[in-house]
Amino acid sequence: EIIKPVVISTWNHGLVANEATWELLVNGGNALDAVEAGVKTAEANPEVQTVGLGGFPDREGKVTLDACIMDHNNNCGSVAFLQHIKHPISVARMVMEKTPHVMLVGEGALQFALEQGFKKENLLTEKSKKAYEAWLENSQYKPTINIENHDTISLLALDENGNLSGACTTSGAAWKMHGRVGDSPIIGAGLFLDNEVGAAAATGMGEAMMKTAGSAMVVELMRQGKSPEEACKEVVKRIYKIYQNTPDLEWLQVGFIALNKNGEYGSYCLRPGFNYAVQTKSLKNQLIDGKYLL
Ligand code: SD4
Repeated sequence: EIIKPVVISTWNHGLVANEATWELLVNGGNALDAVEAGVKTAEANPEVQTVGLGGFPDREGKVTLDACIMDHNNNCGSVAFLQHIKHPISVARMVMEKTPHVMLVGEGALQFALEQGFKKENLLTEKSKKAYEAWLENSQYKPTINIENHDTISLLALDENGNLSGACTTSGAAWKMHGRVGDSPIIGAGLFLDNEVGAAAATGMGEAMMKTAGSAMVVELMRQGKSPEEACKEVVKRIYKIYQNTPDLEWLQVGFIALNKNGEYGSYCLRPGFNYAVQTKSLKNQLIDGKYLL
């Protein structure tokens, strides 16, 4: 029997995001609208310092955002290295719906957003500016594992019609190089879905997901019959294999969430500390600790 609707998303801020998504899903909304509405809650929240408004800046003090969205017909839209716009996920959706392209970046993405009526805003809050100034004193770039236990928001939903959609949005790795783009706006790395099989999305050090086409691999492994958790675990193992003899391993954390066509869900990550939020009709919105390899 198919469990639907279902929503699953990354980290503590997933709880609030799930609420917004769920509200639409149980009122007959489609998965695409629901995933967008869900992740917008994290983008708009200045207390979430890893997504949208209030996100940690890069090493030049600029907040640069990455996001992508995908629907059940393999339509997708993405923006990367976008500045000054609070809701990159909505710009990504417009790239999907109003252009012949999948991805816009930097100045071009900003120009497109402004043409579509988005407002230019300062996204660097006092709180994130202070954190940046503190970082500048040492200026050592080391990705911190499980920053304050909230991070990129990736969210997947299965609607009443049995259609999947996914969304992923982030300010990326704190203190990254100016111009650095991670996995989150890359279809196949930070997010992927195939409506005949399932959906997957990631959080953690984006370079690892890019090296493995992580989310796309999770979907393909589900196609081969693995459960969502087994599929996530397999890709986490591949990532571990790549990094096991490198100095980067010390700072590496990655996590995947996955949801298949039957409404079964699962997750796997490299290290403890990752959690995700899930809601179904029989499971009230709640946080679950990710299973981990190390
Ligand atoms: C990135 N995956 O830009 C994102 C950010 C993240 O833990 O999830 N960091 O690499």
